[in-house]
Amino acid sequence: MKKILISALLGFAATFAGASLAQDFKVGNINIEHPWARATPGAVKNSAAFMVFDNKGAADKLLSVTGDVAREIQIHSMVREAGVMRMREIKSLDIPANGKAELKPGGFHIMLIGLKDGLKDGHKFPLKLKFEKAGEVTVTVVAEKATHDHSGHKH
Ligand SMILES: [Cu+2]
Repeated sequence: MKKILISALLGFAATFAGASLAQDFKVGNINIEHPWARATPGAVKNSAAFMVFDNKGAADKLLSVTGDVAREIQIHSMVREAGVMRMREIKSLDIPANGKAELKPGGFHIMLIGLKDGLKDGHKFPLKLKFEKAGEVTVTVVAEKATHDHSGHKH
């Protein structure tokens, strides 16, 4: 009984730590909020990363994303084709002037193709983002279980 209680407490502590690991980053006029990626069950080959770009300046574009975590990294949009949602690679992501561009499940995302060993919950890895105007920045992405409620995050 005591053992069960302790492991439950540890589980809660780990979840809490995981939720607070997410960091925000800044380059030029762009704040990069809560970069996270979907943790995978086991050694799954593909996943996706998400974050919000909050732009305090003129319109900008995300041109590329690079990193060692996967064999190939692409910027994807979701489009509806004949009633089915499909992913499409896009050349760049528009970030409006004094506005936000949001990468989230079911919408724009950074596709991680060919993961070496899946993504464990809590695993952190760097991604280098290149913006047309703001320049380059490396952000730390935290793998999180998709069951986390991301809509509840406040920034
Ligand atoms: Cu995709």
